[in-house]
Order: sequence, then C-alpha cells, then structure tokens
Amino acid sequence: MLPTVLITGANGQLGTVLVPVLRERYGHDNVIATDIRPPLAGATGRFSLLDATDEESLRQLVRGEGVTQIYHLGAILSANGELNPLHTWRVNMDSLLNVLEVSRTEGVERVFYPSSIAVFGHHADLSCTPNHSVLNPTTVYGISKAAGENWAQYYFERYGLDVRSLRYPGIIGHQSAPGGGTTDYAVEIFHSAAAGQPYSCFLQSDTTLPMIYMDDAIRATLELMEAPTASIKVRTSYNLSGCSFSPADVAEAIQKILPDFEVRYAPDFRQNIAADWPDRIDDGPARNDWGWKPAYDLDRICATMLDNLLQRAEANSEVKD
Ligand code: AKB
Repeated sequence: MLPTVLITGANGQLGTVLVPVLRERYGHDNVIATDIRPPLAGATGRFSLLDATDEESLRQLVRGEGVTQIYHLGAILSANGELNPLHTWRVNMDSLLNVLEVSRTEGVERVFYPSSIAVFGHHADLSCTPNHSVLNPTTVYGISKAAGENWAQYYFERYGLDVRSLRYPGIIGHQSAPGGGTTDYAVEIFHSAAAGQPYSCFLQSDTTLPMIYMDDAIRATLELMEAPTASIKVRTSYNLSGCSFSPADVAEAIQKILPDFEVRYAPDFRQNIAADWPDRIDDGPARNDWGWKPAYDLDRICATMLDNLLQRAEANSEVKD
C-alpha cells in the first residue's frame, strides 16, 4: 500500500527536489507539499499553505488527508538562526513537537526528521566526528537539532512512533537555492563560476566542512525511510557523509574546468559557526545498518554542477536573443 506523504518546508532547498522524487515514487496524488510561503513559480501538484507551528492546522490536514508519513523539512538554518535566536528556537522546536504529537495521535506511521552536522561543537573530535559523539552545539539551530534528535528518540522509545533522522552535511545542488545556512557558499560559488563572475567567499579558504551532492542526499533519505524497521539501530540521528572540502579545494576543482575563475575571501560571522563544525564525519553506522554509500566526490560534484548551470545559462541567453 502506497503511503500518503506530507512534506513541511517543501519550498526549501531539499524539498524542492525531494517532492517530485516522492511523487514519482508514491504517486502524484499521494504527496502533499506544504510551506509557509506560496508554491514556487512553475511548481505543480498538490500544495497547502501550512505553518507547522500551528498544531491545529497541521492536525486538520493530517486527519483530512489520511497522512501516513511526514517529512518535516521546515526549519530556520544556522546562519539565519543567529539573527533571532529565541524565534529560531520556538519555530524549530514548536514545529517538531507538533509534528511528533500530531503523528502519535493521528496514526501517522513514519516521520523523517532532518538533523545536521550543526549538532557538533565544543569537545567533539572535529577531525572525523563519530556518530555517538558528545553534542555541544554552538548555534541555536544546532541546539534545536540536538534537542530534536532526543525528542525523536523519545517518541520512538516511549510511543513506538517510527521517527528516522539523518545528520545532513552541507547540501550542494543546481536545482534549488539554499537559504540561510553556513554551507551556502558551496552552492553560491558554482553559480558565480557559471556566470563568469568572481566569487566573494564568506568563509576562510582553508575551512574544511562535510558536504554532500543533492542526488546522494535524496537517495540517502529514501534509503533510510524505506529500510526495514529492524535495521534502524540509531534513533537519535545517523551521521551522513558525502565528501569533505574547503573553499580553496572547490575553487581549485572549478579552475580545472574554468581556469579564469577567481575567488576572494571576506570571512564574516559564519566563519565562527563553521570553525566549531566537523571537518568530516564518520558515517559507519549508516553504512553498516542500512547500506549507505555516497556516489559523488568533489570532482564529480564540480563537473555535474557546472554542466547543469552552464547549460541553463546558455538556454537563458538563447531565450533573450
Ligand atoms: C547550514 O549550513 O545551516 C545547513 C546545515 C549544515 O545544516 N546547511
């Protein structure tokens, strides 16, 4: 029996790409995209305006549509979160607790909760952070994700709600724009390169962070959500790894394809956030429990991003001509 799926934050970087994939897989009528903002231009399919901090509206939608799975993607990310910490805490926690509580009481069978490398911070081994590391996050986003992971585990252990979670690294894709994160540079840099412009990077050249290509992130999400229940051994959140690189590494990889590309460095407050995040993370439990294996390294990410963005730029210039 196909699930009936509801996605919060569907207009975001991940949701924009995940929704069509879920529709392809589970049927167009079985996937309801929701967001606090109206659908993006050109978006098709079932859509409801929804603020997940409003428990009653969420409950009505879940009950009315007979929702059996929720992907709760809506959240305020690390950099934007620091602009208004208490608001970020309320949005991120209230929406999660509403999703968990509505799921428990309305018979939702499975919930996906994205966590992040932002849960790590002081006292963790940042050179290759283990799954079961100490969590001392330094941003309100990281604090909310660390608390959320524990709530996910609590709802599983106390109520048997099947909540599954991944700690995403920075996600890099050509299809959608990231919004308000510390890893956003790794998408912006490709847009500048493809536009033939220099890029001004808000992190230092040597700041290595874990990253993942969009297709790998989507595949990991589906593999986790479709894995047999018995193979899910981590009920807080799984470390998920793609590859790790610094701004200097990605600039060099782009220059192999576009030799004239230039990067300048103008670190801002996001440098302090990145400094407390891992260089790389150990995703051994994800590999062992449900067979995770990434397919994209830095060179493949570079080639795929530039290929797609250059084709788009060319198509746009033909339309203008
Ligand atoms: C951010 O930079 O805040 C996000 C994340 C790593 O969770 N991309």
